[in-house]
Amino acid sequence: MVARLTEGHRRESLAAIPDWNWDEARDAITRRVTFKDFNEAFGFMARVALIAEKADHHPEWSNVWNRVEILLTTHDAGGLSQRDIVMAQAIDALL
Ligand code: H2B
Repeated sequence: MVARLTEGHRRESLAAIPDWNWDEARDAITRRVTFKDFNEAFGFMARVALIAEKADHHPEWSNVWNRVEILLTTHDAGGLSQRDIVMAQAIDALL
């Protein structure tokens, strides 16, 4: 069972992923990425999808043409967990 990050741990973890913002209402992290066009955006989503499936940890996300908005939170923990931080770093590595 994965544990929800404590406030101190969360603050520490967020410092390592500066492109992500904490959504207090959801206890989640979000990031918006803009690409050249839809083709680039969807190619990125396809890569993230494979990583998510491998990690068994899936984003809540939306796509409008060249823009992708991603929200990460751990449903099993009822909020932000280390899995979200690891997933955010894996996503950042694609960009
Ligand atoms: N993704 C996210 N974001 N949070 C979860 O708690 C989660 C998940 N749980 N993907 C996984 C799937 C769980 O439902 C399966 C059964 O392992």
